[in-house]
Amino acid sequence: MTPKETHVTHSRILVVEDDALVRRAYERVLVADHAVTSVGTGDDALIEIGRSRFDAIVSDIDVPGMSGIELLKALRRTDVHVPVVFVTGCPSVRTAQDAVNFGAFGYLTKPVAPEELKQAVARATRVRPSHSGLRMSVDPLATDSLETRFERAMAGLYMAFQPIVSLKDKRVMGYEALLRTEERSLVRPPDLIDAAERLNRLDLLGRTVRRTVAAAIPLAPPDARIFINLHASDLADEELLGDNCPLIPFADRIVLEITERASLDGVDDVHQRVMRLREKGYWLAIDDLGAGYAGLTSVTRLEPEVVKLDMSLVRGVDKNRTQQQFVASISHVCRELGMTVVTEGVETTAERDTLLGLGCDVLQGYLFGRPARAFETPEL
Ligand code: G
Ligand code: MN
Repeated sequence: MTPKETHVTHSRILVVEDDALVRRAYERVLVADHAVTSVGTGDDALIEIGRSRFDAIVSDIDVPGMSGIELLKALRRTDVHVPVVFVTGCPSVRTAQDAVNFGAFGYLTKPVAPEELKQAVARATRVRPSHSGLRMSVDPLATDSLETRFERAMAGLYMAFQPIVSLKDKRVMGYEALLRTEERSLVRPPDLIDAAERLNRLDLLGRTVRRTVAAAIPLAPPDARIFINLHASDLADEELLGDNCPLIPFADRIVLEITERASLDGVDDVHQRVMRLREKGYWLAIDDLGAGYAGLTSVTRLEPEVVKLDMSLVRGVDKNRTQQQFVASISHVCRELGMTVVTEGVETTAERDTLLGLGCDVLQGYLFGRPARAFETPEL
């Protein structure tokens, strides 16, 4: 570690706001003093919170899917203790009361002056007992055993589908199926997967996902491919490789996403298993390429039909030359190898246009559609 890094004490702020312009405005205000991550839905907020530790959250009260208040409730049900500052366009006594009851740290009304936002966030990050790992758990539901909560999570499991668009062809080329559950204490996929792992039920989770996706495929536009995330344990599960897998009837339109995060090293003969899947007609995708793992190894090892460039390479690509060069060269190599390149996490028209200029025309992200229970068709 360089000495410089040890001095950097930027707080990590999560912004939850569905309006991209407002989100960008907050980012601009906060980015000078903080490391900012931003999302457009409550569900994605919970996912980010599962991935990293934040010092404060700035959340809109009316976000689609899950309101800011519900987000706060869900947080309080888990053991995450983080100050939440609410911003609302339509203040009411009721929401203010709810916010206070569930321990919101602050409450601002739109439009928020930059200085006001800065100060509210500065105050919030000061109260955060930094790195102390202070945990709180106030909801009795969270004290149910992991097994009970996992069972509820499986009963309330559903898939959300996010469109992947081909701008060249002006059509939706596919949908990524994303794991969701109504069990609030395990609403973040990493938590649900972690619970399955601890309870030795990863096979059950993977099989349930495949069955749920298979049941939904007849509702999808017939020419759309369906992308499904695999866990390393799924690759080891004979059910996936066999002819009784519920995905088999649709194998030639299924793309199985594998991420380096899922460390394939623990699985025997990955290569041979992948070949067996190919023989059944499935396509393979490397997920999250460029997210900081040695992703290129898996590209050469598995020779996937599709690579998905991680959103960390996409976010703000219009403003960063280095990012542009990375995206240009990685996607060039992959296309030369005959692979389809999907760029993930496209949120703004500026990012879209820059990516198009770099030859990337298969895109996924909030700009085109959020994960939804239905197969939604964005206007292109
Ligand atoms: O690891 P993987 O690439 O499978 O993760 C996809 C996740 O990214 C999903 O949880 C999805 O909701 C989220 N996501 C999809 N599009 C966007 C986007 O444009 N911006 C952000 N911040 N998250 C997104
Ligand atoms: Mn994925």
